[in-house]
Amino acid sequence: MKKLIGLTIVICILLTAFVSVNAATNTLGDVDSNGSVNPMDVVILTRHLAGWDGYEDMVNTANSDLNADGNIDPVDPVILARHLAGWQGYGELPYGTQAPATDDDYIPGIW
Ligand SMILES: [Ca+2]
Ligand SMILES: [Ca+2]
Repeated sequence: MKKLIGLTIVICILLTAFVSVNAATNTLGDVDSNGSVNPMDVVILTRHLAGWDGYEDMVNTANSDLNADGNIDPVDPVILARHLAGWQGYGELPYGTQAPATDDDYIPGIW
């Protein structure tokens, strides 16, 4: 009976870890996969792009292409910063893939 309880606890821990990893890795803008999209993601992505030591492995590339152009470049942290700051037209990620809701939402090609 103790083995069954122990095995059940191990399975629950593994399932919890699996769900947590998946939840953290599927959020566009969550550059460091910590489950939150915040200004630290902009900092980490910027430092990664600038080649700072220690940032090589911190970036989840699937969450860092903020305009879905297939590249992670200096445009992406700018988009994320504007998204976090609530700039008009940057509410939905990936940026540039949704048609503007109204003419007032349209921002002519910044990039
Ligand atoms: Ca994050
Ligand atoms: Ca990009």
